[in-house]
Amino acid sequence: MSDKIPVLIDTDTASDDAVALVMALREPTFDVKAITIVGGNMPVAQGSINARYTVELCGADVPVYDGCDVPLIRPAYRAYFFHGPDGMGGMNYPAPQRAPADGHAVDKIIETIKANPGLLLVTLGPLTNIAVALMRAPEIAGLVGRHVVMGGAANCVGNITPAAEYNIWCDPEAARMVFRSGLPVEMVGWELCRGEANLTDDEMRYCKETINTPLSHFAIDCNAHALTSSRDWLNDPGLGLPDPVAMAVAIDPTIASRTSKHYVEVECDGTYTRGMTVVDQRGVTPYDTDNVAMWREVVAKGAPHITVCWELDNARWKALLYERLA
Ligand SMILES: [Ca+2]
Repeated sequence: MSDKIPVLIDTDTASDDAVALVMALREPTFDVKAITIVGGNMPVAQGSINARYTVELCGADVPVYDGCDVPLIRPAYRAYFFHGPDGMGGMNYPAPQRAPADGHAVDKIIETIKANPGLLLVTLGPLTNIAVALMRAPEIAGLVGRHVVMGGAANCVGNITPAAEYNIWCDPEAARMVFRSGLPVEMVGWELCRGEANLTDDEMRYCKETINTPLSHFAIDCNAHALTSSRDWLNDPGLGLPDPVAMAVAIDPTIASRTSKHYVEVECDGTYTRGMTVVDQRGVTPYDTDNVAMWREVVAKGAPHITVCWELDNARWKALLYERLA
């Protein structure tokens, strides 16, 4: 029997997801059982093409299952403006050879978790597929070993609105279900993936000219449009790679150099705060009578179980990225 960690990755595959997939597929301690596609940055059909192309580029043999295309109750909101017309920087990569695997992502999520207790779940898109799986089989929450979520913004620095990160904002009802489900969520928020976590011009050049492999070129090239968007729209000077940062934490939890557990709620109703991840950083919810009604459901489930990542070891995240692209 393999002593590798069974892994399931749920992704709305655009350019940074693709780099995260490369890292996972080339991670020697991982046994990636399945990749499931959710609608988000891209519609499922395009995300599926991008994921299958990436799997083939890695020479891997992992099934890709298509899943829910739109959020539970909200209209879809795609991110062509950020990732390019194909989600892959408009690089016109060839079509993948393989079709999506037979079966729906939600069925495969339930089956794969039940068949692999202790599985590592990594989600890189809106949480629609996971929420639907939980509605059908709530018991899967207790079977997952870790659930690393790229999503949220613990310090309320959003990328899609001032208050919210895209993946949570896109389908806040699904995110709330996941956060309340008992899944052992480790929240890798967007603000962690900015600033020093960005790849600088020199680091991107290092990937292409020094590492200089097909995968290192792919990682930078497919993110060309995201880099421009990052600079022009988010005012970040370098290339932000949120999904690969989350994958780095999935591979090596110590790359999240400061973490703590908290009650976290997802705002579904706010005029300005839809999709905000409200972190009870100071632990006031069980005591403040003004909060009791609002937080009752979360507090009733016991001690805080959402791990919030506050700081990243940027040197080690980048070193891990380089190793997997080599
Ligand atoms: Ca993503």
